[in-house]
Amino acid sequence: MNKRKIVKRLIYFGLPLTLVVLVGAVIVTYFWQMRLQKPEEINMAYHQMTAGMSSMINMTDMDGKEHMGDMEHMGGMGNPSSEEGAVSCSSITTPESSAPIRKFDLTAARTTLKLDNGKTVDAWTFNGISPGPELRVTEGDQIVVTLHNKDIEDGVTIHWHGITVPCSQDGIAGVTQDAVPPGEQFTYTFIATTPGTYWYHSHQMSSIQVSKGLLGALIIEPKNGSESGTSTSEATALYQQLGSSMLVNGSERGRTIPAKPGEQVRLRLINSGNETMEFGVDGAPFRVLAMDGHDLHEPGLLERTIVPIGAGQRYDLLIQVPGAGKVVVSSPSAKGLPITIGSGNQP
Ligand SMILES: [Cu+2]
Repeated sequence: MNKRKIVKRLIYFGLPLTLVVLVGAVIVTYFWQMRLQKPEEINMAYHQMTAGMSSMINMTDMDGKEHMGDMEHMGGMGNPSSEEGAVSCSSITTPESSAPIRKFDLTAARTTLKLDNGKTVDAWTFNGISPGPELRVTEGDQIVVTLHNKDIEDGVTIHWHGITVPCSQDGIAGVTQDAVPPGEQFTYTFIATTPGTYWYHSHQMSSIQVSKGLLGALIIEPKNGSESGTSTSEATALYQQLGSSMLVNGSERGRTIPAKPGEQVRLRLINSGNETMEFGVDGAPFRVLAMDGHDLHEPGLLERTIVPIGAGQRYDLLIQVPGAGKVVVSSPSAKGLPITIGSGNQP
């Protein structure tokens, strides 16, 4: 074979082969990563807490499926190890307190929901609705929530997304507690320490149970009047994927917030889904007052700025309704679900 032939063969066979191997390697690596992040169902209803390390891995896996890299879930990291000197998660509870008590009951049940576009959906709900009731408390309150499981076979828990609570109250099935089986109940007690926008959801096979409807908003109002950036009114917009439907506050039609010209509206946006949602605000400049329950320091006025809200994240926007015209907050990830503030002309 002469040199030219060898070069030709290399070009005709060698190059495509190298390309195929490279592309193959990329695809294999991608799916391997996906596999690591998205385990199949983990039914941890009767999983016993054994080794701290395995619990940590399980926790990461479960949450990796729902909202990856969310450090807020690390709040519940317990060390249920049998090593000497180790403290069990179940022993870390809320200390006795004289704080005002706010009691709630949440019952998880299979429900047929009728959406506002006429569609019916088989959902799993808290108190018959999805999202479940908005829990609204004041900073410093002692929240006492009794979770009842009516008929969710795999069991349920409630995780308080973004709120720092004692280990035993964190609601991570198989890590901080066993899932609550049908017919049973569990009471969560914790102090609402930091004002802000939060949400709660079942953390037993959470990616399935959240998309079935087991979630709701939790708002902690500041003790001494308004939060930073004084707003005159406020509203919550919780976006969720319920089966194949995208909803805001349970609606398939968006929502309208009545507001007068000049009014300052605090809009609490919650993305309970698996993917980042990008929001735009049309009709007025705005400020980002808080992210994930943390106030921003002297937030500047923004205009024509996209607000990317990651999976599980919350953004509190402050929007001043203009003298004439309304403000529309919308996301391409939630087409047909705009938040309209005020009643003037379209922006
Ligand atoms: Cu969460």
